[in-house]
Amino acid sequence: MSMRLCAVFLLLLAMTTACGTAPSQNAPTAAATAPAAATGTAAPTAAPTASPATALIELGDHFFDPAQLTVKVGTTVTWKSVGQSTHDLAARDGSFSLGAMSFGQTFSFTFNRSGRFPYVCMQHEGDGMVGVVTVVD
Ligand SMILES: [Cu+2]
Repeated sequence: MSMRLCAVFLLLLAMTTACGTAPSQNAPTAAATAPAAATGTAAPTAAPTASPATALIELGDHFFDPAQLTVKVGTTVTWKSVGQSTHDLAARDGSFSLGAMSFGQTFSFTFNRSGRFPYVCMQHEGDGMVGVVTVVD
């Protein structure tokens, strides 16, 4: 009795494994992901950078980041103090200057003419805390 059941079981097992290999050809699933990626090209992320002309320079401890920045005429540059020490700002040509800034403080200046505007942190100029904003038309 049990021998016969076993034989039936083995037969069923053989049939299911034989059949099981055929439907497992699921290759078309890989193709389904391709059309989704194509929609990403329509994102208009490049447009906002042209009109609102702003830029940020961080004042770290004894350095400006970025130390060299090129912007277009009319750009408002904001300096933000992010270091532990206080820092100040002084343009070499006197176009802007500011006393000590502590952590989190900001200062903004709009560059309305082209040129090269070197500036320093007067407290740390000797440590190389210098920067330059180049303004182009
Ligand atoms: Cu400084």
